[in-house]
Amino acid sequence: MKNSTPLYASWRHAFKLDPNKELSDEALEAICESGSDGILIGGTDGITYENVTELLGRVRSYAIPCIQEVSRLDAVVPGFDHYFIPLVVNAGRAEWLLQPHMEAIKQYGRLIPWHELTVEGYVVLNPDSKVGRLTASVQPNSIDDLFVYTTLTDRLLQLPILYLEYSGIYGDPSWIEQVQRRTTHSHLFYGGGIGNQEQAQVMSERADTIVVGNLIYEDWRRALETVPQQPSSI
Ligand code: 1GP
Repeated sequence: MKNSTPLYASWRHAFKLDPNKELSDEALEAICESGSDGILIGGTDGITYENVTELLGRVRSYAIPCIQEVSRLDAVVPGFDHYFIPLVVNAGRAEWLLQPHMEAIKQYGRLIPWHELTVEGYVVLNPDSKVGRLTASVQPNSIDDLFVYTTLTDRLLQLPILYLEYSGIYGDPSWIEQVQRRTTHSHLFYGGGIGNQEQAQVMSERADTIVVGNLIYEDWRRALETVPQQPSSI
């Protein structure tokens, strides 16, 4: 498994599905058949083994790859293509930094399939989001403040993924662009507030992968428009 190309390396677009939210079969089918590169399943509130299992089962009717973004140890479900393990690098509470990860190793260390996991260096940039409140994320006041977290992730820790998480609000494209220019090692994910095709395009030019979440639940037909169009083969 060493040195193999990670599943997400070629992803330009992903949808994030929340097991704690309702989605009709029609919408789920459209999302899974949209041409997006992958599905992430994750969330902050109300995530259970049961609702993750149910949603994975529904997504498995389609060919699209599916990754679990793990937020609770008791809701890790076997059968995903891969697992993302967030590490909130700007968490204001020490217990949200590495404590859950150490607890997981203590409980399940020998059973963890390490080659199926990738750590995401998460910089939480909406303090009012659920994850922002839960982790008491420390907000950068300037681009130089932001570089501290992104450089920590990209250079010092050399994490495979740097995830700029604006969850619920649309970030400043000039900040994303500046982070992109300085990122040398990590695969750059952007997520937050993408509400239409234009906003998706702007962030696609500045990040390796964009993630669309809330819009699926607000207006799934519009969410489909955020998927980049494949050039016609004819
Ligand atoms: C959330 O980054 C994702 O974890 C996507 O954000 O829900 O705001 O689209 P939105």
